[in-house]
Amino acid sequence: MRRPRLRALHTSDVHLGASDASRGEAPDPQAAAFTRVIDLGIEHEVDFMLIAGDFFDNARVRQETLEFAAHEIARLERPAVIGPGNHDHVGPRSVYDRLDLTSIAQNLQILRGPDGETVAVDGLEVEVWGRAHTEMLPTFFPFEGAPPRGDASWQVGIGHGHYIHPQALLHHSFHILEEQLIAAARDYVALGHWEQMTRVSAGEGGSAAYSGAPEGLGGHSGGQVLLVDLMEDGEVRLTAVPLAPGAAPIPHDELPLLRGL
Ligand SMILES: [Mn+2]
Repeated sequence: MRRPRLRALHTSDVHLGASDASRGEAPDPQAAAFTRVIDLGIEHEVDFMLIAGDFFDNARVRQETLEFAAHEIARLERPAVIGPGNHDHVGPRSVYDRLDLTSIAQNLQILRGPDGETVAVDGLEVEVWGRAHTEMLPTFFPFEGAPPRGDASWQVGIGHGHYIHPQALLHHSFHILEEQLIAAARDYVALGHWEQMTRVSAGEGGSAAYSGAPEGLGGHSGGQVLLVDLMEDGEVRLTAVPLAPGAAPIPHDELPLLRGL
């Protein structure tokens, strides 16, 4: 089956507004990084964008940060999908209740369904499924019981949590099991929660990766975005593009790959 060739931009853990309460009038490093993310999306002519959670750092970010976020997404002029994470959860006291971002960014869809939700990406042969975080529930499994693939050519998952790997015992929350990624059977799964960029194993024919943070909070600076090339033959190829101007992109085969237990 031939499929339309498409390119996505995958980012996560932008943590917009992380320093809103403390930086006074100083420049906002997370905002600057997100501007660069959007610039890269335009430069690389992506067809759509995936934001895999922790887009905002908390629900008390400045109003101007909310408006900035919406205007930046609108600037991409391509469809964008947010799958909320633990820092930008949906439900009571959600940051997304403070401003309807989609009133400014009409290209934006937010996966707000706590039981999971599939959206069709406007004008493209793509459906994106994801389950939003509601609160800090350590028992939450983002990919538990993912629904079967839909009808569109490209089936993408978006999720925010810890992929289970040999260090998993350090992290008792939001587990994403390799077996669940395999069962989800998406062409690509856009992951967030980790500041480090890495591919993770999603079984034969599956592809999943953390984009890493554009501007890390935990000392991981020098972030990047992932370009996700969906090829006509069904292959999915990733390229990591550093935010630093002039830095060389990292091709698919040189990206780190983490396998599950
Ligand atoms: Mn997170």
